[in-house]
Amino acid sequence: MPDHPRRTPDLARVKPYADHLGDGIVQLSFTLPVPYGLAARRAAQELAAKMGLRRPEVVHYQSLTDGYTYFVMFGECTHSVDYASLSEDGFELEYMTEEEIEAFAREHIGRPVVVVGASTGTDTHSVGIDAMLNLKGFHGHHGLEGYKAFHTYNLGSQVPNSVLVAKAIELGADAILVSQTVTQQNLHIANLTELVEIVEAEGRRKRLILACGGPRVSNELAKELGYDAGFSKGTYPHHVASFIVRELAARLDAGGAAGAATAARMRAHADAPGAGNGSEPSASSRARAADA
Ligand code: B12
Repeated sequence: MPDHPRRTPDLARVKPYADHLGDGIVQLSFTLPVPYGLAARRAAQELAAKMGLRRPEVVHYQSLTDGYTYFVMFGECTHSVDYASLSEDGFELEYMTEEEIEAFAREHIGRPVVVVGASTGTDTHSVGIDAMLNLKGFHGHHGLEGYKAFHTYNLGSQVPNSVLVAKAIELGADAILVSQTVTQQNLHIANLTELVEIVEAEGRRKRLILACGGPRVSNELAKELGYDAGFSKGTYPHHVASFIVRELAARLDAGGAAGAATAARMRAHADAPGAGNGSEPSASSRARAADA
């Protein structure tokens, strides 16, 4: 037994933790377009203080190239967040294991779920979509290609939105998965928005489940842009697979007694401008929604 029992965090006022609960200490890194030197160091400290960090410290800095200096800083964050209210706000999705997903799909869908995915627009980063769709998957978790429940088509990277949507229509897809990595000048926003617009113009929005992902994509952003769900860092294939089979089952079940209310709510959300569907978790294994 430890000498000092662990303190219980106040979930209505959560702060970053480093040495002890509530110390608020964070680490951040950035680059300034100034030459390496003491003035650069002072500039970084001043900037971190303006960001609201108390007692900012430079723990590492180095010249990147002529006129550019990279910093790693520590400091105390003075703010807190109300986690207690957030965690009850529909953020939590329940994920199933691969076996549970197979069983769920057999019971509730009864045919292969057709999924088409790509990294779209000019974005050449394919590792994220490959991690979700390809057999080798991610960190020892099969991609959807390895499931009996799915028929997958990975179109690769730099795929125009129009080509992805056309392929989804040709294959009678149930879901489109989009990956976006480059966020410079909000390229991902424009690109993700264009895909939704094309799907809507084709009259397929209700039929197709739309999910997107990438390091700077959140569930909230995705829903704002008209997607059903968004996934970020730390996503495993079974996360998005859980979402797809549940969502599809609910849509198929829309006329059935159990699914009617859920599906109606989902449709209402999907048809609202800029909104997406909620998911109705009920599986045995729980995990936190990516970036939620
Ligand atoms: C590998 C890499 C490349 C490779 C890509 C090879 C390939 N085949 O993908 C190459 C060398 C080609 C490359 C090129 C470029 N890159 Co690059 N690249 C990276 C790097 C090092 C790793 C990215 C990666 O593979 N991560 C691993 C995967 C598994 O993580 P992930 O994509 O986040 O995916 C996870 C989740 O986000 C989620 N997910 C992702 N997509 C989806 C989709 C769905 C549907 C779901 C459910 C989940 C999901 O699940 C995944 C698993 O958990 C990052 C830096 C870094 N360390 O992150 C830079 C980085 C992404 N690249 C960057 C840049 C700028 C570029 C270039 C523009 C550089 C240039 N000036 O030419 C070009 C891109 C040109 C273009 N037209 O797109 C920047 C992006 C900055 C920004 N935010 O815009 C980064 C962050 C580097 C940096 N710090 O500047 N790059």
